Amino acid sequence: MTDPVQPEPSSSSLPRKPLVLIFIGMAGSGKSTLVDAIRLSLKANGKRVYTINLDPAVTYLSYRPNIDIRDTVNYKTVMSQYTLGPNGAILTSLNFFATKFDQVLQILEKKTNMDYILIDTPGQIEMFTWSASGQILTDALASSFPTVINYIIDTPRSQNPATFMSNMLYACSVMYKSKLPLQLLFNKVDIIPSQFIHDWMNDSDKLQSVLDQDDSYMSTLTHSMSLVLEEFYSTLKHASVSALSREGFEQLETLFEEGRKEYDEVFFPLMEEMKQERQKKQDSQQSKEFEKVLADYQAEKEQREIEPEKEAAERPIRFVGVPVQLGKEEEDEDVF
Ligand SMILES: Nc1nc2c(ncn2[C@@H]2O[C@H](COP(=O)(O)OP(=O)(O)O)[C@@H](O)[C@H]2O)c(=O)[nH]1
Ligand SMILES: [Mg+2]
Repeated sequence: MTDPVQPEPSSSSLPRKPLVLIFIGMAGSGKSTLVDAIRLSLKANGKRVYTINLDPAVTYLSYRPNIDIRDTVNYKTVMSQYTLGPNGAILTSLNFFATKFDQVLQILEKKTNMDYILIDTPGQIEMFTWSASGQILTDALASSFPTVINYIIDTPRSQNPATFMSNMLYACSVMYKSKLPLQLLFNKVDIIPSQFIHDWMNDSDKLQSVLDQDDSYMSTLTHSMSLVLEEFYSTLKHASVSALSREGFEQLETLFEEGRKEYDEVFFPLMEEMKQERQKKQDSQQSKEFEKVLADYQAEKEQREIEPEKEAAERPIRFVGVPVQLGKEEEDEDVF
C-alpha cells in the first residue's frame, strides 16, 4: 500500500496548476460512478476538486458537477430540432459546447486554488475520442493545464480475451491520437480481482493458454496482438479499483501525480516543440508571400523603366502581377 503523495513545492514562483483528469472508457465501464467516488476520496484527503460533465445525454448523475454540458445544451431539443438520432444529437451537442469552451477555460484559469479537475465524458467512448469536438476540448485543456487521460476498463467484462484485447488496442490508439499520458483503471474489482489481467499483460503465454481453448482465427490474431502490445504495456501505468467499495483508491493520488510528472517531462515539451514547428511553418509561409509581393513590385518597376515615355494613363496598372488594361470601360459602359 502506498501513501498518498503530497504535492511537491513548486520550483517556480507560479502557483501549481490543477491537474486535469479526463475519464474515458466503454459505455457502462463506470466513468461517472468513478468520477464521483474519486471526487469524494480526494476531498476526504483535503484536496480541492472541480468536476465537469461532458455527457449531454446522461439522465442521472450521483454528483452535482461544477460545470455541466446539460446546462448549456439541451440534448433532447437538439435531437428534435435537427431531426437527429441519439448519437448525432450527442455529437452536435458536443460541437455546440466546443464553440463555448473558451468561456469554460476562462473559468478554469481562475480556479488557481484547485488541485484536480475531473472530466466525465459521454457514455460511448467514440463520441469523445473520435469526434472533432472531443479532440478540440482535449487539446484546449492540455494546452492550458497538465492533463492525464484515465482509461476505465470493466474488469469482469475483460475476462473474455477478445474484449480484453479490444480494450487494450483502443487504449493504445487513444494514447497515440491524443499524445497525452494515459493510465488504465481496472474498475469493478469488487466483482472479480484483476489479477488475470496483470497475468495476461506480463506474460503472453498465460493469455495464450486461455486462447488455446479456442482454435478460431480470432485466437491467433489475439495472440499476435498481445505480442505487439508488449511494448505498450511496459510503459503503461495502471491501478485496480472499485468505484463501489473504493478498493485500491489509496494508490490513486500517487498514480495521478506520476501522470502529472509524465505530462511535465515528456508531453509538455513535445507540445511546445510542435507549437514552435507550427509557428515556423507559418513564418516561412508569410515570408514567401512577402517575397512574392516584392517580386511583383520589382516587375512593375522594371516595366516602368522600359516604357518611360508612355503616358501614365496608357501604362498598364499591375495588380499583384496581373496587368489591367485601362480604356476598356467605355466599351462596357452599357453593362452597368
Ligand atoms: N460492482 C460495481 N459496479 C460498478 C462499479 N462502478 C460502476 N458500476 C456500475 O456500473 C454501471 C455503469 O456505471 P456508470 O458510471 O454509469 O458508467 P459510464 O457509462 O462509464 O459512466 C452502474 O450500474 C454502476 O453502478 C464498481 O466499481 N463496481
Ligand atoms: Mg457516464
